Amino acid sequence: MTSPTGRAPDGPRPPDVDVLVVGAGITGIYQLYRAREAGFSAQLWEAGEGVGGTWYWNRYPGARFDSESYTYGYLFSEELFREWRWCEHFAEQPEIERYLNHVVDRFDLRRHIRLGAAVTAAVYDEPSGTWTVTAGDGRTTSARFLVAATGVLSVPYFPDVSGRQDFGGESYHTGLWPTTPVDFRGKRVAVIGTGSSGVQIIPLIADEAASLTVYQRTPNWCTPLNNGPVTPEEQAHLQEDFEAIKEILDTSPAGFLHQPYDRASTDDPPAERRAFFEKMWRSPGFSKLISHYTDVLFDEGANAQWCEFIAEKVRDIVADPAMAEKLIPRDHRFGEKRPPFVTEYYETFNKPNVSLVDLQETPILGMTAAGIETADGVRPFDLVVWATGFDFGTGALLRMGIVGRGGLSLAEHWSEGPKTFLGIQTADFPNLFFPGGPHAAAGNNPRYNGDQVDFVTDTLVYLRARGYDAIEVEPAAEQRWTAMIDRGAAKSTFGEISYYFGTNIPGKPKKYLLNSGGRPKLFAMIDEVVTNHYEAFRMSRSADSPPPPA
Ligand code: N01
Repeated sequence: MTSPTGRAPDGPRPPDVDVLVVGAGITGIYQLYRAREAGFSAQLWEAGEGVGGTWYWNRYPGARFDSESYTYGYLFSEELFREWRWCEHFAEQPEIERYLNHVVDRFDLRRHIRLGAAVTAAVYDEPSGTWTVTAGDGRTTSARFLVAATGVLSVPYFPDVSGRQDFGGESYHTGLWPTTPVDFRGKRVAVIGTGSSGVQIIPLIADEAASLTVYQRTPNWCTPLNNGPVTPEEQAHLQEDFEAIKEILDTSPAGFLHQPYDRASTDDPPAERRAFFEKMWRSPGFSKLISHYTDVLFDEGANAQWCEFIAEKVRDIVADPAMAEKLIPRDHRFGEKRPPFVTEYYETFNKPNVSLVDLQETPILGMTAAGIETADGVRPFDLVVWATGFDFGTGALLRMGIVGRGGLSLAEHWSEGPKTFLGIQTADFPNLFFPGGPHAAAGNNPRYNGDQVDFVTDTLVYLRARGYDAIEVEPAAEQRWTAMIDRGAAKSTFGEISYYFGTNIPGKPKKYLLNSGGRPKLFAMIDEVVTNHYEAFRMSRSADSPPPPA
């Protein structure tokens, strides 16, 4: 494969590859596929020893989708969609990992993937218009274009608890789960954190451990996932409806099949409203946000009624009234944080081997060799699970040693929060793209991230056709998009209490990290870019590049 610029054989040394993708998650695998399909030489470097990204690292018991499996998988190949029969509506991690490995082999991508290659430095060389990328093992390569598909939830966060390193038992983070099985049987286990990961793993540990102690700082509004097997009839329906399903998923604002409801809570009398809340409680996953009453996320009264309905459910399920009250949130409304969806979560607290420590009453003071110390004393444990979240959005990009034009590091450029255009490029970092990074929309991630990968690939094709080999967003375009993101923060249903503002990481700038304009805003802006012949970007030929084809 020739370089995109078609350099003469005796010209300056071309980069090792046209496109280097970093990260073998769902976005990176798709980017590798698209780049190769478009005729670029491409490689992918991945830190892990297997592909899957989030679905490789988060292999803790109970980890599963909360988007419907067939809406999360790839849609670029009808054959792939038809031949992969998901077992459950919300697949568990092992099935997801098998699927992503299948895709890699099915499209012959594995030989272009280097595992165990954590990028530690990526430096742009302006004269040649290339990136030099180095991995932890010292290996280096050069690439014309660098696509960091490193994900938003890929840097696990461990709180700075004094004595954490002194703990003598086993210790695991949900986001760095080992590939060898963890045995909970007969052990005294603690789980710290009750976000989406904590509430998934807690019921599974309770089934096995001698005792489970849950350390909860803030309860969440948890509602049932309502998972189940995909029946033969549903499989047949999926097979028949590929075109229709793809059409909905390619265009829906949040990338789901769930359809918005057309009634407000005030349109229904109390009895019907209650029946509708019950229907929502029994509905699958994110339909509780998308197909709910139109006012439930926006009107305080409607939201409070739905929250009270959930609180009643918790009181019904949890036998100990004092424990039930501790499991009911008081500090935020439904949808102010990303809500977790659960299977038998509240029921777990009825088990005799499960106890709850409310960290608002007794905060963690530190850890000792034996266990966790609070104002109540030290509780001894054999195993501690940290379900304490991630450095969302910018975590991975800021740890890759990215240095752009003139020695400017990405960490300096983003010292007050990320600045991007389309959540894809940032000024002064030519030929760097980061689909699936900060300033993407909340929703079904593969859909939005896939749109971004499609745009990146189309852009590379556009450049090649015109003989350009460097592209960089204009600062004005970056400023416009970033200002739109900042304004969106005020309109967002998410509050500053959410990690979407970076507030879970001490010292991180408090900046909204999502595009609340969602897919419609992304589509509109991409249309504008294409219509205006990429005027939001500066394109050039590198100094040592031969003249473009006549
Ligand atoms: O992380 P989180 P997560 N002492 O940040 C607590 C996706 N996901 O890994 O709320 C004690 O939500 C913290 O307490 P508080 C999904 O997008 C998807 O669970 O800050 N506790 C909180 O309870 C999700 O939103 C699935 O008071 C401390 C918890 O740790 C995202 O990943 C499954 C603490 C962190 O919760 C992150 O979820 C799993 C401290 N010092 C994850 N510091 C699916 O179902 C933090 N905590 C697809």
